[in-house]
Formats: sequence, structure tokens, C-alpha cells
Amino acid sequence: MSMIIVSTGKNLTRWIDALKSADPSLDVQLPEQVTNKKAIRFALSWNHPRGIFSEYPNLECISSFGAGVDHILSDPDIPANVKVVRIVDPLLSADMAEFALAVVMSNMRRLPEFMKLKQEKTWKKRGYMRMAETRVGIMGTGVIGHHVATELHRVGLKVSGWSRTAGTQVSYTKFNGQEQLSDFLARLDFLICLLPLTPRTKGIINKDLLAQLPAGAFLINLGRGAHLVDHDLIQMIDQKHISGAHLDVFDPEPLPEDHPFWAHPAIHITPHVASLTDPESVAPQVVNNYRRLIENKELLNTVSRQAGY
Ligand code: NDP
Ligand code: OXD
Repeated sequence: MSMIIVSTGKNLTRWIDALKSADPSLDVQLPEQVTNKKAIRFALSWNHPRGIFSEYPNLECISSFGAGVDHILSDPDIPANVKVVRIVDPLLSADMAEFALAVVMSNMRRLPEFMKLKQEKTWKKRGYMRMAETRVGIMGTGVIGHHVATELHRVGLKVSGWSRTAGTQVSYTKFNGQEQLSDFLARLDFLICLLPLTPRTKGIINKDLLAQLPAGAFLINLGRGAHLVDHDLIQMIDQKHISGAHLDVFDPEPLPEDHPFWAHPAIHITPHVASLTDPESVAPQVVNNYRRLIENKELLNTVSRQAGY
């Protein structure tokens, strides 16, 4: 039995080295190296070429390279019996919390505005927000969102979270389900999206949702580009209801050169770097799932193909 590693746009050398160092006996192959497709039961994948997995008749499990699985589940040709697993890694959550805090604080203290004023050689004092009075809301309090919410609350921000179901007790204020979405939104200065992309969450950040935020609120999208309706955001910023946005994820990626986000003065962009999966940190869990499959044990971090996360 062998593992294939498939990705469009990722340099796989570091990944292959990390997997081999987690288990030197592992047979990892690129799709073009596979001579016997029947021997492949496990795939590690990121943005695979559509349809490729239907070529492997004995495939049983596809593992994402990251936390999100939308890039796998959006392929209608993946056989229904194939299990999909994802990465759950404390480093991924910790890096995300640092990034979210950096973006919130830089905008509380108006750093992007001061950088622009410096370019214009303009000396102009502006007021700022303090942590104890700054309200931050996190949509999607799963593994990563919950960690981000807990950390931002710990450093002194006023944090709320929103997710589909009521979970266990948390240190921040929690809202659940569609019926509590408006109450959650109505009390925020910063909205952070950390939802997975599913049929239910696609386009969730639209004009109706943004209109429910208080005037002057700021959007931070760290989930997926397709959560956001791009022209609705531009319209709500231009109407001065939303003060600006920091976007780390886009649909499509890379963001096309002619996209209006690039030139918009109130929209800040990072190229999907809020939290990067670290191959050395996660290779042992990928190998562990591969071994579990061989040994007929229950896989870890399985997603519901029906729910989409
Ligand atoms: P999880 O699956 O652990 O958490 C998902 C959360 O979203 C859960 O709280 C879930 O609610 C909630 N949710 C799902 N559907 C809905 C819905 N319809 N309405 C309300 N809440 C919903 O995911 P992770 O925390 O591990 O990751 C989240 C996402 O972050 C990834 O899918 C990926 O898109 C993104 N990401 C981005 C990165 C970047 O660098 N920008 C890096 C890593 C991840 P409930 O708990 O009630 O089930
Ligand atoms: C992920 C990501 O899903 O990098 O892990 O976006």
C-alpha cells in the first residue's frame, strides 16, 4: 500500500521530506510516479486536479493538507465511500490567533491610516480604540475559531462567538444558530470570519449581514473567499456603513490583477497567510491516519461529507 500526494500550486519537497522523517518506511508517490493505481488507498491533497481521484479504484481516504476541506468536497467525482480527514494542529490555531490579534490591534490603533499619512508627509493625530471597549465577534468557533476567541478574550478584548450549535461552556459570550445571528452582529466593532466553506456558508457575508453590523464596523475574513459577496462589501464600504476590511482569502486565489479589491483604499489584503500549515508539525498526524487506515482503526479528524466540515 502506498500514499499519493497531490497538489496544484504547492512545493511538495518539504512535505515529502517531513512525511519520510515521520516514517522512513513510508512509500509516498506523486501521481505521475504511480505505476499501480490499485495499490493507492490514501491520498494527501490540496487543490487537486478535478476528477483525478476517480482513477484510483481502491482509494479509501483523502486527507487535506490543511484545516479546510472545501477544495476536496467541491469535486463531485469523489466516490461516496471515500472518507475525508483534515488537519487539526495547535500551531495552526496559535498562528491564527496571533494574526487575528495583529489585524484587530493594528486597526484599533489606525496603523494602516498612519502609514498612508506618512506617504503623504502628513502629520495628523487621530483617536484610537482601547482593548477593554473593543467588541470582536468570531463567526465559526470550531477548533481554530474557539482558540482565537479564547486568546482575544484573554488579552482583554470584548469577545463574542457565533456557531451553528450550542457547545460546551466558553470564556467569551456565545451565540448560536440563525436565530441569534442578528444579536451577535449588532454588538460588534470587528467581525472575524473563521467558518468553513459549505453550501450553507457560501455567500454568508453579504449586504444583509453587513447591514446588521453597527455603522463603522470592520470586517476580517480569514475563512474562505467565497464566504464573501465581493461587490456587497465594496458597496457597504463606499456607503460608509463598513469602515474597511482585511481580507486574507479570496475567490479565486490568487486574486486576479484587475479585481477592484487591489485598488480600494479601505481594503487591506494578505495572500492567504493568516495561518500556514507547518509540514513538520502535521506530518506525524497524517502518517498516523495512514497507519490507522492500514490497521482498520477509526480515522482521526474525519469530516462529515454531508455537512461539509
Ligand atoms: P472547524 O470545523 O473546527 O469549525 C467550524 C466552525 O464553524 C464550527 O464552530 C461550526 O459550528 C461552525 N459552522 C459551520 N457551519 C456553520 C453554519 N452554517 N452556521 C454557523 N456556524 C457554522 O474548522 P476550523 O476551526 O478548524 O477551521 C475553520 C476554517 O478556517 C477552515 O475551514 C478554513 O476555511 C479556514 N482556515 C483559514 C486559514 C487561513 O490561513 N486563512 C488557515 C486555516 C483554516 P458548530 O461548532 O456548531 O458545528
Ligand atoms: C487551511 C488553510 O484550510 O490553509 O488550512 O486555509
